[in-house]
Amino acid sequence: MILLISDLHLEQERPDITRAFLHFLETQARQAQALYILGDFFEVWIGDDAITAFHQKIAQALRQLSEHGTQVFLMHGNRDFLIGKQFCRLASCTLLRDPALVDFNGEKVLLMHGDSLCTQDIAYMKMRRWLRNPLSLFILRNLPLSTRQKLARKLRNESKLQTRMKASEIVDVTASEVSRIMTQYGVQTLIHGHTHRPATHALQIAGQPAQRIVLGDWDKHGWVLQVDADGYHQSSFALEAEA
Ligand code: LP5
Repeated sequence: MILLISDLHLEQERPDITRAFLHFLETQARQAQALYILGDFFEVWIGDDAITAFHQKIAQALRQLSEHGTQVFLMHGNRDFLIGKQFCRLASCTLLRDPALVDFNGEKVLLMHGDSLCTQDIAYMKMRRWLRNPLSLFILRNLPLSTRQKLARKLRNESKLQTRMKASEIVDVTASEVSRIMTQYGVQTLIHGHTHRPATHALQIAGQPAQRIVLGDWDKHGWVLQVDADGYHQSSFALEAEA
């Protein structure tokens, strides 16, 4: 059995999500052969040199899971694309490329964070191209920590303002891009997060039935997709409120 989650946006300020996640690691995740985390695992990640006790606690919990026998795979999201080798070593997890082609029960499946599918969001796509090119990444990683903290805060605030003003279809995936990438990789199943719109969409790709499974974000509920011999099943559970 394989489990997939995304968009937990873990941060010290949300102990309810952290608690639910740690409980998930100690229970359901232990039954899985692999756990895939498809991006935006952390609310924001400004570099492996900014690892705090909070991050170490999360890394340690992931390490314990893999020592227990569940392989852990992690993909970057738009909030935590600066996660690097140091965190992955601490957490004993494997960093996946976006997109990643995997084999689930003999089916070729494409995994993505999902932000790159939102091609109608022109302002975001421009920013993404800039932030993710190797030269920018080199510059960002070498900026002083305090500068990165300030820039990340600015970027978050600007993003919050701008996303509120964007039309709902702009911040969703573009159908033609989904179709293009599924055709390119020859898959009938695409799994991604990012949009916070959990659902399974039935599609036709190259004349064949296909599906796009969108993982939910962890906020008031947690969302887990289970893949087993019976297929794909996403379930949610309510997060316990603060005591
Ligand atoms: O995150 P989410 O899902 O709410 O919104 C995304 C897009 N926004 C982002 C930005 C993130 O929220 C914040 C990223 C923090 C990264 C930290 C690491 C970098 C550290 C080093 C600092 C440089 O990804 C949002 C999409 C939305 O998804 C839906 O797809 O719409 O995109 C935007 O809102 C982008 C705006 O449209 C354009 C912003 C221009 C910003 C310009 C000035 C900021 C000054 C900072 C200079 C670097």
